[in-house]
Amino acid sequence: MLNEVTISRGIIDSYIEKFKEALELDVAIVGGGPSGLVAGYYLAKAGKKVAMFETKLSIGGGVWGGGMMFNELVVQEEGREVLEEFGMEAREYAPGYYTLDSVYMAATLVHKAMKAGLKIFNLVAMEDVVIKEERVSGLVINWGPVRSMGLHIDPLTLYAKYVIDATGHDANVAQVLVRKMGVTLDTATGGIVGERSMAAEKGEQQTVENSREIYPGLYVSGMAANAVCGGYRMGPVFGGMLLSGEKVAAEICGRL
Ligand code: 48F
Repeated sequence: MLNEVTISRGIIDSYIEKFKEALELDVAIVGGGPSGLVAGYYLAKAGKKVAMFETKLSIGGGVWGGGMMFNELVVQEEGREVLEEFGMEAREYAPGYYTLDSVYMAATLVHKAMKAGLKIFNLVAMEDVVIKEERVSGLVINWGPVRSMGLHIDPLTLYAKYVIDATGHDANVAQVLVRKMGVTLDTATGGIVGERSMAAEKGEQQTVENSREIYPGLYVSGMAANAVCGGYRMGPVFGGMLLSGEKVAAEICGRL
């Protein structure tokens, strides 16, 4: 006979155990899009203690919707090594252009990253950062729905040696840091430069170039990197997102 209370206890105990483990991390990734998932995969594979916090119910960010809800997306030649690392099969549509089903890509990124050891907390939002000696040293978190409903509930805090802002176009971690601390970032203006219009080739290169530490303890990846550093947007071509995650993971691994 199934015992309903055992089911409840199992869920509560397992979650609390997982959550307590995540209170002191090597790396906290904010945002569950492709760049964050790839970063999480490589960091976990390297044996780092890494967790991801995603405010929404589903992980995958902008991957699911493909291009304008056509659930296919493109990865160019440069991104193929990451597709291969994840074991993702793609169709060569034209020389150097590979198409994949976006649902397949989202599911595979999540599956492989978790299998490598990434812990994922969905429905959990970053609302602030922890600052210690002029360095980002952790996250202030709350339930995603608490934030979206505007409830007045105090958050909880965790420590991380490094934080990755993988929140996409909004660059929410960098935004909160600049808004609340008035700090100078390592960007052309010292602030958040802002994303530029569509230029796929440039945007893809810049996503990777701009994926770096912009303030002590804070890295940016993916579209957040271009939003913070003033790069172009690129739409539904994803090689740069994958390579961006790989790059920040390698840099952080080298410093841990
Ligand atoms: O935007 P997103 O998919 O991140 P990305 O890795 O990839 C960008 C592409 O999807 C696409 C593109 C490709 O050409 O331009 O847009 O840069 O995912 C970002 C995730 O961050 C979550 C948000 O819900 C989304 O799933 N997020 C945003 N703010 C917060 C957050 C927050 N404060 N706390 C937790 N998660």
